Amino acid sequence: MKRLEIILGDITKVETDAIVNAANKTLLGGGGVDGAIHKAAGPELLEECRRLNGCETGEAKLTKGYRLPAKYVIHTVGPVWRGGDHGEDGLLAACYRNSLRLAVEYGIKTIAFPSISTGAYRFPVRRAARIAISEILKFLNEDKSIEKVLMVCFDNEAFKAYEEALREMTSKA
Ligand code: AR6
Repeated sequence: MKRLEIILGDITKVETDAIVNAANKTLLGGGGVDGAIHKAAGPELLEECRRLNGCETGEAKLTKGYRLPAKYVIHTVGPVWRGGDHGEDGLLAACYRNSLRLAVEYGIKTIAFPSISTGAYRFPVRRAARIAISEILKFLNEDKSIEKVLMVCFDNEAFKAYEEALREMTSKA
């Protein structure tokens, strides 16, 4: 069984132990995938988020999933794209790494990621895909407790970018 899989779909419907939210520093909700997750989880999610005192870019915090099929939501804050020379690549990699670390800490076996930073935060999707796939593969290589990572793409462009990145990196190995 492949431990990393790319799918096209809506992350709020995915039945993994945890789903990751592409949040902002306030953790108080927003548009895009953040809005969809809060809407599907219900108001208790926002209540718990209010108690977290925000989150720094590249860091991750965990809440329950409430009305979502997933038991947990891992909230991470991706970098806003500012041209690529403001540490964006490293911060995006940190989002994936810190989310996966938190998952391991909570005994999470299956986890789903959205394409962090590539919507409202305007990170170029092909560049983001290479960073995401490389960081996830590196993590899975070192940690054997996570059984499955899903990359949930919301549109075809993202799907193709992540598939291509995965193909590039696994054919090199
Ligand atoms: N399932 C999976 N992916 C989705 C879904 C969904 N239901 N809805 C959107 N996407 P964005 P960012 C994709 O803008 O760039 C929020 O307002 C979307 O097509 O959600 O990290 C936060 O509060 C895109 O590919 O997140 C922050 O202020 C990807 O998710 C800010 O946006 C990420 O797009 C974060 O911006």
